[in-house]
Amino acid sequence: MQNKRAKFGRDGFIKIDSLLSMDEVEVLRSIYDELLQDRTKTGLLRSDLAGSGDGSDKKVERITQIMRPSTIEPRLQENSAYNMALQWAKDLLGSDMELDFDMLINKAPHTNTPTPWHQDAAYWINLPDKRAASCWIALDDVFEENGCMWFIPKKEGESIHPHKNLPNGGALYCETDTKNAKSIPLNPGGCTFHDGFTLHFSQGNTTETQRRALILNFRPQKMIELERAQGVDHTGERKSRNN
Ligand SMILES: O=C(O)CCC(=O)C(=O)O
Repeated sequence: MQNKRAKFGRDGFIKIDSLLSMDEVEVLRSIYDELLQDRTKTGLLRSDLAGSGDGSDKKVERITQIMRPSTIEPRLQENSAYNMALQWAKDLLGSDMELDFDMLINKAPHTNTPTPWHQDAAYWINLPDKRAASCWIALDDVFEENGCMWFIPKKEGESIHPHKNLPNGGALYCETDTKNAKSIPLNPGGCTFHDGFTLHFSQGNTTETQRRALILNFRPQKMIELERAQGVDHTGERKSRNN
């Protein structure tokens, strides 16, 4: 654990080979697929990180993002993923860490659309306590060709780069030197943790199967309260709030 904590503090990310058993992964997969198919239930919580397209064929989602899925599907929170990841977040960053929000990000087969380089803190309001940990849980085998995560080890005092939106309300992105970038393949049930300042990216999915990830984001309880007091509940518009 001490090694993981030190590496998380230094590089801004760590890999955990096995967070969940295959039984727990199977339960999550089945809830996940139900949500992906249910466009009514997921409604405004759902969008395409690649942008909403040119209006000609809005049904083809390339990178489906569903925010706060456990608010519409409480069975998710019964899965030990939430407790296991929370325990890791507390071990990495302190006992006051709590779940701020969860999200699903799916890359459909043959959509070949990268998630561009960005830092999560660019999406967030500027909070006095910057501690945060995102747990990215693989529900499929993930590797470069279907969109595993890539990270650039953090530089000391890394600040937030200027970010812009991809066209049509898509993901935030920034310019960065990628020579030190590392890909992190995972088995189903494996995960990574990264902090809000760590640059990350994933390639498009060029394979025949989907690439499903469940992402749990933790920060200090007091900062969650500050966010909520300002109306930030991670269901709203995707925009740069912290440059
Ligand atoms: O799943 C992806 O492709 C990107 C995930 C991501 O950017 C994140 O979890 O912060």
